[in-house]
Amino acid sequence: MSFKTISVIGLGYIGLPTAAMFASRKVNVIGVDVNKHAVDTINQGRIHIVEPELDMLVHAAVTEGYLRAVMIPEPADAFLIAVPTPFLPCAEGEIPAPDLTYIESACRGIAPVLKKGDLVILESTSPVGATEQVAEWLAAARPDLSFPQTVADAADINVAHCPERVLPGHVVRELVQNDRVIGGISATCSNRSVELYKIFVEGDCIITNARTAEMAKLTENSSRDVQIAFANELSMICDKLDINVWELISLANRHPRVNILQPGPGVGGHCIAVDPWFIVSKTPAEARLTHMARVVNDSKPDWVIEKVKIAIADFLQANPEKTTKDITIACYGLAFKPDIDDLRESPALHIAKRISQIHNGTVITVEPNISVLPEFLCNLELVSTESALKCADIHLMLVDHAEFKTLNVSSGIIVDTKGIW
Ligand code: SAJ
Repeated sequence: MSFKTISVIGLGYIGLPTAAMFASRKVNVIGVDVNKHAVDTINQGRIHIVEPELDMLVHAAVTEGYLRAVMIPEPADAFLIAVPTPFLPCAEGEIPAPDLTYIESACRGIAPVLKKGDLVILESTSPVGATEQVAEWLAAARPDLSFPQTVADAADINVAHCPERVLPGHVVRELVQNDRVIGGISATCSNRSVELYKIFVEGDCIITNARTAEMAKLTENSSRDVQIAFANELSMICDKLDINVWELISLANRHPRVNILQPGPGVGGHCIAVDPWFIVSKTPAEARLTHMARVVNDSKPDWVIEKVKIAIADFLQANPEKTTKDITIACYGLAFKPDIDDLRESPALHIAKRISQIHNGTVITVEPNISVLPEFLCNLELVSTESALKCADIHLMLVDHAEFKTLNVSSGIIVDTKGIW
């Protein structure tokens, strides 16, 4: 095997499972992260993130000696960069632009230990042109080595983009089974990358160029964002026209070539609500539909909050002896999507927080996938489903967790953003 040691830079939601997967195939893996807590936790055979089955995989890899974590990169035969690509700060209403600082600093970290024959793969979701930029950064740091942008197949170092496409909650299975898009800067870069991924990937590894691979990943998530935006737009139209949007969508989806997604309280997570901006910021004049989908989906939480305000007014009209202080609002679900415990970038969480700021009565939350609320939510109260059902005057359904689908809400006003009650 030509890859005796593989290094994964960035041990987060993608990097750690990827590192553990290579290690499970008995390849030596060196994970690198700037977060000391993450490094220490992994070296104890434990994990610092939540993902089904990952704990067992990491525990076995560390105990058997195939995976260890460090803070400073060490020599390896292949380097996979899986660091975050957030936005640069921007004013409200402006188009957010990607921040490549973490990728640049990963390049600075690995450049000193690169040797002839090494492969560098950018896995982070990136704007078009980022892989070429990685090759440029590495070439500038290591003028003694040759790179594919100048000598193509004859390069000392091969560079490719291979975006991750796994679904949070199903990462371990999807890492193995999903097809991979592989975009090398030269044919050799691509072929070497296929050889690397075939260590554990059972799906097809499909070769293209780096720019197309970058755009493929952005396109997948933008396509989902546009489709969800259509569903969310329909939900707002139907509300105005007094039509049940869930019934409407299920009827329309009976057409053999129609497959509308489901509306909700907005789009959360770290990918679908972010990646379309990488297209829009690069080609703002052309990416009109992609841009508008972001605007529609980002506007949905405010629309939900307006619906809650209307529910409060309706409650007061029906109970003229009461004031807003007497009203208890229960928010069901805080995660960014069903049946996970991930609260980051969650529209449900944003809505619950906003309601607690604007409502002077009681706001309670139910989230069966967590046992305590994180500290930054100290103004919210986490209660059991039973007590929310008993004491709330307004029931706000935000996430269609399995546990909620069978609930019987027999009293109070229901605001259902997921159409399950
Ligand atoms: N959502 C809806 N309606 C729907 C489907 C989803 O409102 O019909 C909402 C969810 O509630 C959630 C958000 O969209 O708030 C995103 O959830 P998701 O399940 O669509 O996607 P993610 O963010 O968990 O993972 C996506 C996946 N991309 C695609 O399905 C095209 C995954 O395969 C990617 O690897 C991941 O982004 C990523 O890392 O880019």
